[in-house]
Amino acid sequence: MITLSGFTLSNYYNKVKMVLIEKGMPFVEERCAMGEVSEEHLMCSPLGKVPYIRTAHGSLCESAVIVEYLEALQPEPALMPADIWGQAKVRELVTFVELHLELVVRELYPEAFFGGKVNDGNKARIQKLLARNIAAFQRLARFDPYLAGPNFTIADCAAYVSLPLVALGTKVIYGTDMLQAAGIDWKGYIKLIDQRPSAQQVTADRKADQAASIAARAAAAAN
Ligand SMILES: N[C@@H](CCC(=O)N[C@@H](CS)C(=O)NCC(=O)O)C(=O)O
Repeated sequence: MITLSGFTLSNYYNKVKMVLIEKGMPFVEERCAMGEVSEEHLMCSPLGKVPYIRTAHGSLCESAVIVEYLEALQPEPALMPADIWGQAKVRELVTFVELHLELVVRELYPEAFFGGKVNDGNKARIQKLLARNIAAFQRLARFDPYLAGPNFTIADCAAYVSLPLVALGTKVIYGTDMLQAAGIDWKGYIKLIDQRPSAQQVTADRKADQAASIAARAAAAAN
């Protein structure tokens, strides 16, 4: 049985969880608190990041590596095309979503979502880079209706959990949802993916955890 470790606020955790659910693979979740990194956590994920999985063979970190492992372990239902070229095109899209969009906008999260501050120079640099990267992503993404074409793939699991963060992060910091402004109908796309039980479950679990942590903070403030 696979154990998935991390927290449901993490887009990368939710991507792996979505793949596990899509494949109908049995797994248990081991929630760790955000920001708390134990020695045991570092043994499994040396950068202290989530998610990681524990298996009968040992632990594995990095969500892209984990989902490829799951795909190889249980090829059906397939979340990758059968042909090598199609597989490479899916990986190309995942790289654009995660490396060129999410990882760039991530620098805005301290101010966009966590009450911190990002300096104006960084905001300007990130805005310029994102404009370029979103235009590049647009050339590759097919939305036909799925990211890589007619079939749901791992690229959709990556996009489902990360595109809303790109949209929301830029909306909060720049006052403009840069995906929408570029003409990407990400909301329509998310609505399509939301029809899948895997998407419904990761979203419901994330919202429940968010509500519980808001309630816990409010209770702590009241004491
Ligand atoms: N490349 C990693 C990124 C994972 C990642 O950045 N996870 C975040 C949560 S969404 C995290 O653990 N951040 C804590 C940290 O960076 O110390 C993956 O795909 O698994």
